[in-house]
Order: sequence, then C-alpha cells, then structure tokens
Amino acid sequence: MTTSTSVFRGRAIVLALAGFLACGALPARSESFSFTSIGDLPGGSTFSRALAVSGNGQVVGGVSKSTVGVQAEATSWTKANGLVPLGDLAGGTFESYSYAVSNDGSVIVGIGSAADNYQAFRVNNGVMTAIPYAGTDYYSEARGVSANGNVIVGLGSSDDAVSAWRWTQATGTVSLGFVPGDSTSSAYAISADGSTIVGFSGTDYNQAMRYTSGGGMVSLGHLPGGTDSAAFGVSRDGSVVVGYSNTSATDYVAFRWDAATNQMVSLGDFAGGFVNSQANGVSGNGKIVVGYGMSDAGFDAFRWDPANGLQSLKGILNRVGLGPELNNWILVEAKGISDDGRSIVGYGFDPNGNTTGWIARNNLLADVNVDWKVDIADLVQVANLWLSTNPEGDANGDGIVNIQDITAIAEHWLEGAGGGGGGGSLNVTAVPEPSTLSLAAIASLAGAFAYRRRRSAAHNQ
Ligand SMILES: [Ca+2]
Ligand SMILES: [Ca+2]
Ligand SMILES: [Ca+2]
Repeated sequence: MTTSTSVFRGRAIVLALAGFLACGALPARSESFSFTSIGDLPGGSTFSRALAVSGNGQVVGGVSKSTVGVQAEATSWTKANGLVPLGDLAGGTFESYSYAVSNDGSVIVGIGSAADNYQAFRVNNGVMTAIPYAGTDYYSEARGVSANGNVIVGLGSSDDAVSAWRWTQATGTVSLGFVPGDSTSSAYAISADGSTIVGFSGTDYNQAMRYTSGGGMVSLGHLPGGTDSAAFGVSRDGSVVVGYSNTSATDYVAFRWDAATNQMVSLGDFAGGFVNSQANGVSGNGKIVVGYGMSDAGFDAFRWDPANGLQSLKGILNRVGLGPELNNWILVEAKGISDDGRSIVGYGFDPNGNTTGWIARNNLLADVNVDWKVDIADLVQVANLWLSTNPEGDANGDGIVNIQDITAIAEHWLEGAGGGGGGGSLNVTAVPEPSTLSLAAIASLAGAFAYRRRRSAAHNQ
C-alpha cells in the first residue's frame, strides 16, 4: 500500500508540475470557467457562507461576521460590488442570514433578530423589512422566494406548532397547514413560477412535502427503507423536487423526485465515509442537482446530472483547469444553483482554513448541457433543439439553434474535458483531437441537419 501510494503521489507531483508549466506558458487564462471566493465582511472573525444564488446567477445571498454582526450578518455578493452587508431588523440582538434570492437579485429573504424574537425578513432593493408572523406565530424564518420576488415562503412557530407559510403583499402571511395527520411543517423552497412550494411535514419523523394551491400539501414519501425525508429545492415549473431521505436508521442519501413518475430516486453518495448525502438545489430545467456527499475525506460538494451521475464539484473544477484557484480549498457543501445551471454557490474551508463562501461559474456557452465539457452530448442536444430558440441549444448565444452552434461547439471541442493537466482550456495542444468515432458521429449529425433543413424548407413552401 505504501509503495502504490508513493507511486501515485509521484505521478501526481509530475502531473502537477506539468500542469504548472503548461499554465505558465499560456498567454492568458480562459474565462470559460471561474471559481471565486465571496470573501468576508470587515470586523468580527473571518467567516462567510454562500447560501443561495439568484436565478440569473449574478447575486449570491449568504452570511458573514462583521463588526456589528459578530454572530452573523446577512450578505449579498456580486462580482462588481463584492460582499455587501444587509444589516438586521430593528431591536433584539444583531444576527441575520440571507437564505434565498429572486431571479434578478432585487429581493433577498431570510431571518433577522427583531425586538422579541427571530423573524423573517425581506430585503427589497436594499431595504430590509420584517415579514409579519402568521396567526399566533412568534418566531419565523423565510426560506424561499419566487423568481419575481412576489411570493415568499418559510416556517413559523407558535405555542401549538411549527408550520409552513406563504406570503404575498395581497394575502399577507398565511399558514399552509400540514400533510393530513401531521402536526408540524416547514417550507424551504418555491418554484421560480411561484406555483409549487416544497419542504417537509411530519410528527416524530418528517416526510418531504410538495404544496400546490390546487392539490394542497402532499407527501412525497421516502426512499425504500426510509422513515425520514425533506425537500430543499424545486425546479422552475415545480415538476422536479430534491432533498434527502434516509434508507435505514443510519444512511441518508440525496433524492430527486419528478412529477412525471411520482417517484423519489436516490442520487447516491461518494464512496467511503458514512452514507450521508443531501441535495440542496436544482437547475430550472430540473436536470442538474447540487448538494453534498461524504467520502473518506469528509464532506464534499456534489454536482449531479442523469448522464454523469454524482460528481465531486472540486473534481470537475480541477478537470477544467481551475486547480490554481482551488489550491487547498475544501468544498464542503453546494447550497444553490442558478436557473441555467451555470452558477453554483456554497461554502467550504479556504486555504487559510476559514469557513468561506464561493461561487463556481461555467460561462462556456458551447457547453449547452452545462456539464462542464464540450463533447458529443452537446452536439446531440443542439440536434434535438434544431432551429428552435431554446437557449439550451444555443451554443453561441445568438438566440437561434442552427449550424453556427455546431461551429461554436467545434471551436470549443473537448474544452473542459480534461487532458490539459490544469493548464486551462486555451492550452489547445493538450486537448485531444476528436476521436474517429466522434468525427463520424459529427458527420452523421451534419447529414441529419442537412436533411432536416431540407424538410423544413419544403414545409415552409
Ligand atoms: Ca469578518
Ligand atoms: Ca457539455
Ligand atoms: Ca445560436
């Protein structure tokens, strides 16, 4: 074991050196992918967490510690302005957290410390106001907000029960009740379109729940063998829900549920360590899930999609050439993902060992399926969306899916796929040529496009 370990280490060092040299030879680093620390507010201890990202991927909500917010101060972050303190509700101690962000970032919701207790807040264009309690509640927190910022959900507590609530300007704060037979509930997310609210409901144990105005609050059940589950993320239209379920007394795993099958499916966990994974967020189209899993090394942020399965986010970021930025970071947990799946936020331990928030971004439009590499799967997706205006097939961002998107994919062929040894995607000499099989596939796809274009031309006459 010692021998193979040292051989492995030797190889790793050689590879790391090769990567370093390749990197140094590059004129500039690629802008296709980025990994950025959100930093820390001045004062207090050095600490931050990214807890949510806006639908458009530009605004990160979270928490840091500051001079006034020694315990915690709610924050927002943008690339242009960095980490910005959001203050706290009036009265009580000073402690606040941002938990969810609207599509354009103009509305941020969370929890603050008010005169009597902790209370849900809404920040609208920089101004923080308390969200009224529901009924006899004396404690509340906001956990989700619709894309337009008009619908906010969370949980509140009275002497009788903790229950999920929904707030709009028109209705005020209204309790959503429980799954029939249960006595507690909590709302943790709302779909971008505002139609669907998810969280959990329960008695001694919880069950993931999904609430719609037409169907009320419905249990999503558990994975086989499970007794305890909860939902933390929901897709744009409410049709995909993610969270965790146990499968035994000790094993907890991330799940993905979709309305089409009405089934919870396990997303698994990393090998090693306890069986302990959880899904926290899902892309707008329901296809990309983020959260955390556990390996021998401890907790690790994951990214999941149907084709690639459960992947270490740090592994992906290393593969696409962000090794230098990631140097010694541990990505403990991914907390949120943007609507287009290109921005993932979370927190971990930075190179100094401090808990710090981060944002990872994939700006490579040619990677239309957003799996952080440009390959045959992107060509297939373009083919499937041929001549549509669907942004998920638009590899060059011009609003139409056509032959120029094939060209864009060819120009970025195998970018992010690895082989650059950490040298970045501009290191074209390190990017393998498309294999014969891939070239044949491209040729046949090109043939299919020509056929479909002729057909479509004929239909238009
Ligand atoms: Ca600080
Ligand atoms: Ca791809
Ligand atoms: Ca296009």
